[in-house]
Amino acid sequence: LVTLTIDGQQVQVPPGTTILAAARQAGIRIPTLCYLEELNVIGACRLCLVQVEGARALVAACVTRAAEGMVVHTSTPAVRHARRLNLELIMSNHPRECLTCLRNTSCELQQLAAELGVGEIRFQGEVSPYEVDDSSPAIIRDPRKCVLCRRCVAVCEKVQGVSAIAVQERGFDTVVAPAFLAPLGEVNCVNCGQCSLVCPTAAIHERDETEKVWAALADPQMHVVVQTAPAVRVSIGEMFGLEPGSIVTGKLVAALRRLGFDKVFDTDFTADLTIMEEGSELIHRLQNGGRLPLITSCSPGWIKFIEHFYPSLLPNLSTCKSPQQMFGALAKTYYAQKEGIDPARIFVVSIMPCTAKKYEAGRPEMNSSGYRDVDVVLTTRELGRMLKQAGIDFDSLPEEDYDAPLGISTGAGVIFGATGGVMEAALRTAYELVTGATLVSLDFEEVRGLEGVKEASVNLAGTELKVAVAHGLGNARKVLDAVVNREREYHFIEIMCCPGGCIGGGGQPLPVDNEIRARRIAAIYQADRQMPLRKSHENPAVQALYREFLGEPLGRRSHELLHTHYTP
Ligand code: HC0
Repeated sequence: LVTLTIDGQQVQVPPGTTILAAARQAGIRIPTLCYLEELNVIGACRLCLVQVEGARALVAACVTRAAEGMVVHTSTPAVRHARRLNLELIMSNHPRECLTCLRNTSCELQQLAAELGVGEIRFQGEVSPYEVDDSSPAIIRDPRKCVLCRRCVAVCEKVQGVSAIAVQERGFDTVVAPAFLAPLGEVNCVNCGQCSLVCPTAAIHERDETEKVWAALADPQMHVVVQTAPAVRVSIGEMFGLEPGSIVTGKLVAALRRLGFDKVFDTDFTADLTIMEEGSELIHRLQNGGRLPLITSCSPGWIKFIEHFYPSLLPNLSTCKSPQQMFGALAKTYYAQKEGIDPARIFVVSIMPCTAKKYEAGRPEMNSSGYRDVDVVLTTRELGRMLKQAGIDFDSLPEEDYDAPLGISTGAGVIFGATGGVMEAALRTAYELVTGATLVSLDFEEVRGLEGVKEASVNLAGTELKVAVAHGLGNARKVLDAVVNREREYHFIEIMCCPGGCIGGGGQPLPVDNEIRARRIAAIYQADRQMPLRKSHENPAVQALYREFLGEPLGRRSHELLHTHYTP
């Protein structure tokens, strides 16, 4: 171990540890802006400057390793002066729009200004010549607010393996943008929004569509229904100061009713339905020599990724639309007929943890009801803002139940929100349908957790079903390359675009790190255990849907409404 002294405290750390990590271990806070653990360690912003005795100048704590006998001071007048000056320089060309900014009160630059005691901005720098890029259906780039920390670039490249954005130009013209300054909506960006989770300011953020929903809710002609994604029930509480991993399903339902939605439904219902369709598709492909491995198709960032980067594997994708889109198609057909409502008057809103769902809802094939199946997608963050605007005191709301029939679901639908959940839900159903036996334990632990790639093997009536699960597109690449290079053989693969699955989606409350992901995942499995039914094929509302409307899984109506094809 290396022993050093920080602000008079002796600290022992393994060799190679940075001063920043050593200080954190000792409970000493050093401010950072560009730093992102393991992903972006570049010492660029110079806000983590510290004084090391014997050194000629102040050093950046995030990139300087602790050394034996080192004596560090983190709060001398020289350190405080230098940090404040550097922050003032960063702010010198930053728009002074804090009061009206989307990130007002959640902006790291704003928080640092308060923490470092910046009382005035003495310098007026050259303002960015680049305009707002609103070409993407999901993500807005505002280069004026960019502090060039490069955290978004690091996540896009190192976690997602996409590299849709990079640092372009030089000097005062430096900008984070797609190559050749192309609009984001025209490049290989998959709309995952992981950049928006790490952006310290509002330089990259979700497209805010709350006004469209306010307008629909205020229109007496419209019958406005809402569906909530599995992951939102374990994260929206964070917008109101609750601990990550708080299960707030009932309060979420109550809050949506207070906003004025006519019916509050659940994407978990169509998650169960997806298992019926996708499970049947898997069994059909296994028994009829179909293309394997079958790969899940419910994560729209992943769909755009495979279209750009692995088009030869498109025939492996399940033809199932995502639960969000199945819901929209059924709301404007089955539900409309059942309730005697003109589908032209039905307005479908989704609450999703995901920015890519905005893009998915606008894809041209997503109108099989004869209308746009899902009218507006709001992220968890947008819903949080709407609830605040409506003055709803979230934490004091009572717990209410979803409406029937599109709000009835099982624990298998809930676990879709965590990496491995779709696979586990499919295994619960496929096992019982194929073997005719009742599962002794419903918990397929091998496919749970934050390991990047998980593998398991399940005996299905004598056949060893080999499965893999990947979350985060960098991990997806590893699995796909192994399949393409014939290094691995699988029958079924689950891929979710975002690290941790949807609970770590790009539209979730800030901040997100692995500890927060783990707490949300634990809550998802707890919610599953609390459900009276935990297998999709036992969902009585799904059974009724087949009886009354669809006929059978993979039947004619299912194909029309619930399935699609992806072609290179
Ligand atoms: Fe997901 Fe979904 S589980 S993609 O992560 O399959 O966004 O939460 O809603 O559609 O159900 C997101 C979450 C969904 C869909 C479901 C799937």
